Amino acid sequence: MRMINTNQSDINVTPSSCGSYLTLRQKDRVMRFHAIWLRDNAWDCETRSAVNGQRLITLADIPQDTTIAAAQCEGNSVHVYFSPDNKSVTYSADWLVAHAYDDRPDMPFGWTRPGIDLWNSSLSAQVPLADFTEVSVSEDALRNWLAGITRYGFGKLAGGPVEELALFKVVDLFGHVRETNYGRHFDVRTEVNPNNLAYTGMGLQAHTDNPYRDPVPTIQVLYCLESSADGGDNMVVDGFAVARQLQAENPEWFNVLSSHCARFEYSGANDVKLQARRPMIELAPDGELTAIRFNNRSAAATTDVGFDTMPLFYEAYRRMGEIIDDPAMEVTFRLEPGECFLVDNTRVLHARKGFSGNGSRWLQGCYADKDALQSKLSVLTAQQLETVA
Ligand code: NM2
Ligand code: OGA
Ligand code: ZN
Repeated sequence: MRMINTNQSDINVTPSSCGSYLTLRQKDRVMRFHAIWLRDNAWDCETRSAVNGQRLITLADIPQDTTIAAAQCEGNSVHVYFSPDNKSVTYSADWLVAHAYDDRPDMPFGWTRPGIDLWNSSLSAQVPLADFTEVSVSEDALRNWLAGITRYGFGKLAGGPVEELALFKVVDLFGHVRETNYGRHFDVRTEVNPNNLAYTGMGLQAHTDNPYRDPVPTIQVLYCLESSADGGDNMVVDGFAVARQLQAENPEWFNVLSSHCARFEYSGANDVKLQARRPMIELAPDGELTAIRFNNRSAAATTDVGFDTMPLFYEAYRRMGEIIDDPAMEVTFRLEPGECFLVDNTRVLHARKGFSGNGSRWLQGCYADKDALQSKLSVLTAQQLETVA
C-alpha cells in the first residue's frame, strides 16, 4: 500500500520499495531513516511513558523484520505504518529533520562540538563574567552566564558575599557538590604540614584538578575570601586550544598523547591512594576531543607506552607543557574577596602564581558536575524558547 502526500509543507516522504527505510525530502535535502530506527524512536504512549517520557519497551519487543508499509505527510506530521505488527506512529517532521543522521560529515580527529569556542589570551576582554546577585535572581542572567561557561569552559562571578561557604550558593545555582577525600569543600591557604601542594604558597603550573580520580570532577569552583598577599594571581588556559595547537604543529604528538594512557596518582595522606589510567588528551571513538588531563604534581610513572614510542611521548608531553605555559594562551586575573571562578575541569586548566610575605590569601574550593550545569542550561534555554514562541 502506498499513500499520497497530502501535506502543505515543503516536506515529502517515500518508503523504499522493500520498506526497510523512509526517504524524507525537504527542499534539496534528502534524509533516510531506517524502519527499525523509526520504530525504536516512536513517541506513542505504548512506546514511551506519557508521564516521564521514558521508553517502556526494549528492542526485543520490536520485530526484527520491521518494515515500513506506508507513509504519509500531513502538515508537520509524518504518519508511518509499520509491518508486521500493523502499528501506526506519527512523528513531527521537525523532530525527524532535527535528528537526521543520513548526511553526517566525517569529522577529523580532535573535532570539538558546535557551540564551543577555542580561545587564547585575546579572550581577556570578554571573559564570561556575571554578578552574584543578578544570577541569583534573574534566570536570564543565569542562562547567559552558564551559556558563556559552556562556550569557553570557564566563567567568573563577582559581587558575592565575603562569607565562608558562600561557594555552595554558587553550586546551588546549577547543581550539586561532589564530595571527595578533600571534603565537601576545601580551604586553599598556606598550611603547616600540607597534604597537597595546593595548600602552600607555591606557584602551581596550569593543571586540571584530580586527574588521579576516575571519574574526574568535571567542575571546580574556587571562591576568594581573602586576597591581601603579594602574588597569587590566577590564570586559565583552554586545554582544547592547546591540544589543537599541538596537533597543528605535529599530528604525531597529538596522536601519541591521545592513543596512550598516562597514569596519575595521589597518596599525600595516609588514608588515600587514588590512581587513574587515562590519556592526557581524551577522544571519543569518533575523534571528538572530550577531555584534557594535565597535572605535573600528580603524574605517575608512564608504563603504557612501549620502549620505542617513549621518546615521542616525552617529546609531545614536553611540547604540550610549553604550549600551556605560553603567556599567549592564558587569561590572567586576580580574585578579590567575594569573587570566584568556575572551570570545566575536563577542558580548561587553571594556575596560580606563587604568593608569600605580608597579607593573607584564602580561597575555598569545591567540585561539582558539568552534566548538571548543562542540564540547567538546557532547561533555562527551553523555557526561554517557550516564552518567545
Ligand atoms: N585540592 C585543592 O588536583 C589536585 O591535587 C589539586 C586539589 C587539594 C583539593 C589540588
Ligand atoms: C587548587 C588550585 C589555585 C589557587 O586548589 O586546585 O589550583 O588559586 N588552586 O590557589
Ligand atoms: Zn587546582
